[in-house]
Amino acid sequence: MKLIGSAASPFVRKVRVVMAEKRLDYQFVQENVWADDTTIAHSNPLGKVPCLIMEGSEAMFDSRVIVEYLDTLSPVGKLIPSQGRERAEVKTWEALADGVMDAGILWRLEATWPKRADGERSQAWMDRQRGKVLGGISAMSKGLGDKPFCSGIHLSLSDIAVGCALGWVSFRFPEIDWRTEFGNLDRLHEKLLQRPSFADTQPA
Ligand code: GSF
Repeated sequence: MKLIGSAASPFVRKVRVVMAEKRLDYQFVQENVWADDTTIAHSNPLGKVPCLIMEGSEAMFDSRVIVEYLDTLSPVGKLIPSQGRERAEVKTWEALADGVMDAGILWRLEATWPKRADGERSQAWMDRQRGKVLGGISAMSKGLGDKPFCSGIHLSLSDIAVGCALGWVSFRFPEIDWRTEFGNLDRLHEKLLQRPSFADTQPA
């Protein structure tokens, strides 16, 4: 399998962490989807990464679809419960983490995308997305409480998605000091960083 992505993308990191936790082999193909000469649309018509190229060269996207598929490939370390409330709970945690990343990306693009002129940037829009990032992190802290993991008693996709979102927020918005405000998220994040899957995929 080939994974097309970038080292900065939190969605790509989610897939890379899952690959590592599942002990799956893949080739990481780095692609800058913001470059004018990007060829990502040959694989993903939406022009986004992560995109997984399977044996037989079929393409799969987006990160939620990819991680769900990867979890079926090996019985090692099941990350998504197979049914019922437990499954819905994990998927909801993932939606929360992805939502924080989506809002953070929209905020950042509004502020920095070079093809938008300064007069075209909307502060109200940035504030709206910032509110989702901060509200999402606060909800993560509330949901985690004093439990060792976000859902269940083992590592799951919930923790992976939350860890990727938090790591990316620190990478792109170092001024958001979630570590001091939410000690429980800091503890979870530090625990995740002990795992090679997280340590080897820090955003760069
Ligand atoms: C989001 C992927 C995404 O926004 C998923 O895979 O889960 N729902 C999708 N990828 C960004 C890179 S990043 O900032 O993580 C991307 O490829 N953006 C390019 C664009 O044109 O929006």
